[in-house]
Amino acid sequence: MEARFSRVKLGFQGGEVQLEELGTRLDGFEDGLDELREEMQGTLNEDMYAEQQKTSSLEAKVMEMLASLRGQVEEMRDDLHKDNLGLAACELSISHLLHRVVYVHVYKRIHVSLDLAAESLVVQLSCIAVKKRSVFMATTLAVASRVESLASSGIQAIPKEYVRPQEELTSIGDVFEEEKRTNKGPQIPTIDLKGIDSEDERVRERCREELKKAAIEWGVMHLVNHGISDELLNRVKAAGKAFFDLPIEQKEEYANDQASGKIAGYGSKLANNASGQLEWEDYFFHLIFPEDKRDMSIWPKTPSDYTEVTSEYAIQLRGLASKVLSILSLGLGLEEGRLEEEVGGMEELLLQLKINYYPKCPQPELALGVEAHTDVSALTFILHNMVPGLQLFYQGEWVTAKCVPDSIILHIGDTIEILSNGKYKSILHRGLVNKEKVRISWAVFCEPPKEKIILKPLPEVVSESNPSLFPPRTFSQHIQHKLFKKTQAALLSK
Ligand SMILES: O=C(O)CCC(=O)C(=O)O
Ligand SMILES: [Fe+2]
Repeated sequence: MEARFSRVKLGFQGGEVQLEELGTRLDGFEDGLDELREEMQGTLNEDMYAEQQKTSSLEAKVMEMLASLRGQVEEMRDDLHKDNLGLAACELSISHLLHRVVYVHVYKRIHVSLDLAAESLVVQLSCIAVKKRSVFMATTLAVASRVESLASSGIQAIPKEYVRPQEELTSIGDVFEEEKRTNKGPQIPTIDLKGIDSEDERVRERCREELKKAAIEWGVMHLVNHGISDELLNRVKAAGKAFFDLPIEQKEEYANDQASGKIAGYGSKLANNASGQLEWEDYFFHLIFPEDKRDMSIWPKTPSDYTEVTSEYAIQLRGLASKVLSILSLGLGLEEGRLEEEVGGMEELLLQLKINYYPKCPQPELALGVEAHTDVSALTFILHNMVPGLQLFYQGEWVTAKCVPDSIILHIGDTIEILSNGKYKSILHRGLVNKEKVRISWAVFCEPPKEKIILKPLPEVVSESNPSLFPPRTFSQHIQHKLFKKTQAALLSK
């Protein structure tokens, strides 16, 4: 069969629903979308009650369409697999200008997901009916709204998209209490890097051993005496905070557009699975190193020193990343520069900054700022504004990270876990929110290039008694694989 999966975008623009198709199409699918479009256009001017009725019939129609799709796709599965097609997502999106008002008016959300046994393919279609002055309807996977505006609207109860599933709620407590409780249980190690450039080899060796041990046992640590001045860290934090202190309208000028693949800029999480689950945060995301790969047009112009301090931080952090990678290489019995080279070196390793902005939350016991995940990066460096929130899943329990002044938190990400064949751990972590204080964190993800490098355990760390635990995948395939597993889990738990 000639058909290919393509990204299909259905947008709401200028009061008219438009269908835009990129790439070639899957047989029969377009008819379905045409019908859907007609339905939606018909719905645009209906009153709310009629719309609700229509929404149900639309849901049935989408279900039907997907059922027929499933048959077709199953036939094509082997082909798709051969061609190594990644995640194919059918996205129906709404223009980002509407994002910030959408969730407030959501009264019906329909999610339909088609999932297949083939690892390489996930099709999701989700519909959201929204009401905004005159009623309209949009079908979307990509509805985002600013959590900040939700938080400042004075609501006492958070929308259900932010409420975690029942099983997870039992583990979410008051973060300030949790931070105190941490005095008793296990604590994230603090690694003092003062000795790393010592003239005395024994001092250097001890320092390396400590970091290595923390990377093996925890995969996360507080770094102190890391060589980046407190003054610079404070300026980075002040600049990020000043950006988030701007009115939302001004930040919106930097809004990303995830539906069209433009992920850099100001954004909020989009539902990426059938449950429609959202996180209590807004963020600013952009590449900060290497310099020639930056897109300066999206960097905040306010405050005026944002570019200068963030660039300087990027350079210094890149140096620290090399240092850590060399310690981890030696810890595996490899040449000092080996991991650095494996993840792309100075030219290809990408540093992506994500400033996480977690507004105060009226029901913090029901929400998460960032849901439980492991970072896909090689390494992640995190700064925060001294408000607790980060939790690590260690030996079956959530451990709350203490706020260590002037430290940088270092995470080992999946990439290093894979290269080391699981010797260094990529730890599961999440972020709690609270009622009293805005929390901000600055995460810099050091990532290998998406397609150029095949990640798999290094031959030196694999043996008959220690066989490879990870199949070869590019970074991008690794991300898709995780997304697929997540989607499947969400579907299974329904
Ligand atoms: O806010 C934090 O401390 C953690 C954020 C995080 O885990 C992430 O952005 O990947
Ligand atoms: Fe993370």
